[in-house]
Amino acid sequence: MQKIYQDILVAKAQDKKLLAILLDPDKIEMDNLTLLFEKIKSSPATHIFVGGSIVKSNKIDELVLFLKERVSLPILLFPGNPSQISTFADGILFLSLLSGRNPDYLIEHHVNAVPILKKSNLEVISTGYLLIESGGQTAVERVSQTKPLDRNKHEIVCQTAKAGEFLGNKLIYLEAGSGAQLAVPLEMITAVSKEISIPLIVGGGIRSQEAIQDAFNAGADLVVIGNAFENDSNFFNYS
Ligand code: 1GP
Repeated sequence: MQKIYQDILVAKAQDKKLLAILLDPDKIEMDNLTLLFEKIKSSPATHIFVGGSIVKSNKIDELVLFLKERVSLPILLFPGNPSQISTFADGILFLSLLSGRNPDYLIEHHVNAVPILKKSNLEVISTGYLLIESGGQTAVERVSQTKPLDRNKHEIVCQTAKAGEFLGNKLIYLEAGSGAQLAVPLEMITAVSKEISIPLIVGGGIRSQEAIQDAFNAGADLVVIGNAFENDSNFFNYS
């Protein structure tokens, strides 16, 4: 039973918007975790994503275990490769980088992850991951050695997202990249959300409450906030 995914579907059906805080274990100060968790608890977050392009797995376990004891939100892994899987999390976004043509990120890492996933109770949520050009090179682009999709070519982005849905992905994730100069264009979010029937995640370069709301209004079902919260844990206190 895919509980986390079912809840996302129910939220979408009820037009209830979801918000994930992305925590990169390498950027988190482990000494400050207690304060961080208090901030997460008082934020409007509905999910916690844990991961990053380059993360050491022992820090992921440590962070996830801390989170599990203190926060009741679902904890989803957002891994760059199989070494970043913590079996202590609740689920994993099983990301296939559909915007690129690097077989490692399309299928190879997934094959290698299976022995770990089979021994875990992680809810595996297949996710079509589309990197969108955002004004400069991002870590995803560098690490995956793939080119992002042109931010002005909505048609190919819509086609790629739909292909992801036809392939059986349960979510589509439009990613501008962590710390992106430019977030995913709102018109692109609208176009893709109209094209697909599965839930749409949008993240990368979203730095204000207004930008979150704009992404929701454009058609995002779940928005991801990374740097803005990591750099200022009072981010959600501003209105
Ligand atoms: C999640 O990588 C993003 O999709 C997070 O990006 O750190 O720019 O919020 P930011």
